[in-house]
Amino acid sequence: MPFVGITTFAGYPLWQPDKKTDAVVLGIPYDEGTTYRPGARFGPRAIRDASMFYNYERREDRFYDADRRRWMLSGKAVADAGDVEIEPLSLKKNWKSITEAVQSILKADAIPAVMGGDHSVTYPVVKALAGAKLHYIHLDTHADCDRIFESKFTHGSPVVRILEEGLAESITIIGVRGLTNSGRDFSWINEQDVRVITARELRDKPLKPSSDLLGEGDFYVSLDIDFFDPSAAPGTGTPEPGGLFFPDFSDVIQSIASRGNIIAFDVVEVNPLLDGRGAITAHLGARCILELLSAALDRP
Ligand SMILES: [Mn+2]
Repeated sequence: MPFVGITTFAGYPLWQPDKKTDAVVLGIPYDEGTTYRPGARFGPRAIRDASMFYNYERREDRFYDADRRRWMLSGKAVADAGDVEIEPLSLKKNWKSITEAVQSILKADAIPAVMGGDHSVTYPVVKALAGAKLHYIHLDTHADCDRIFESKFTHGSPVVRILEEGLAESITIIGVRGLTNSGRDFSWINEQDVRVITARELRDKPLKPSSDLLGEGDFYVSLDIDFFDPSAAPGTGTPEPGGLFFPDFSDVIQSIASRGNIIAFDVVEVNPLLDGRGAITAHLGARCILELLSAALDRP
C-alpha cells in the first residue's frame, strides 16, 4: 500500500550501481538560487512521498495508462539513488557534487531522472552531459535567461549558462508567459539561436511529431513545475496565470519522444512549503517524472 513502508520514488528499489538499471531517480535538495520564495529544497522529499501513491500499480513492474490505453515502463528497471549531499553556501562544492552524482548514473549506462531543487540545479546536471550532442528543451513560464545578477547561478539563468558553454546543439523554450519575463531578455533571446514557443502558441497549435520546431536526436528535458497553471501547481515559488495542464505536457513529451531519445531530464521548482493541503503540486511532479521515464524508456 502507498502509505506503508520506507519511502522511495514510486516504491522503486534503492539504486545499486553494479545492478543493470535503466533509469535512476536522483534528488537535489537545493534552493539557494531562488530569487523569490524559497522551499524547493524540500521538493525531492515531497515528490517521493507523493510518488508512493503510484506504488499501488507498480507491483507488476509496470503501470497502465488508462488515458492512452497503454502499458508504461513494462519490465523497466528504475531505482532511487537518494539525494545529492548539499552544504549551505558552498556553491562550487555543491555544483561539483551534483555533476559527479549525475556522471555516476551515466557511467552505469542509466538515464538520470532528476528531482529539484530550484532551477539553478539544471546547469550542473547538464554539465555532466558535456560532449553529448543534445537538444535542450526548457519547459517553463520563464525563459530563464537572466543576465542582471552578479551571480551567474541563480534559478533564473540556467539557459544562459547552457548557451554560453555550448552544452546543447539547440535550445527550445516552451510555455513562456506572464509579466515576470524581462522584455530585454527577449530581445537578447531573439538574437541567439534559441527557439521560443509561448504558452498561448502551444495552446493554439499543439506540437506535432512532424513539426520542424524541434531537432532530432538526443534530448534533455527540463521541466519547471511553473510551466503548469497555478490552479494545477500552486506549490511553486513563482506562479503565473495562464499556464498549461498535464495533457499539454504529456503531448509535448510524446512529440519529443517521437523525435529522439530523452537521455536525461529534471523536474524542478516543486515547493512543498507553498503546496498546501492535498500536496497536488508534489503529486503532479511525481506523475511528470513517470511520464518522462516512460517517454525515455518505452521507445521501441
Ligand atoms: Mn525556471
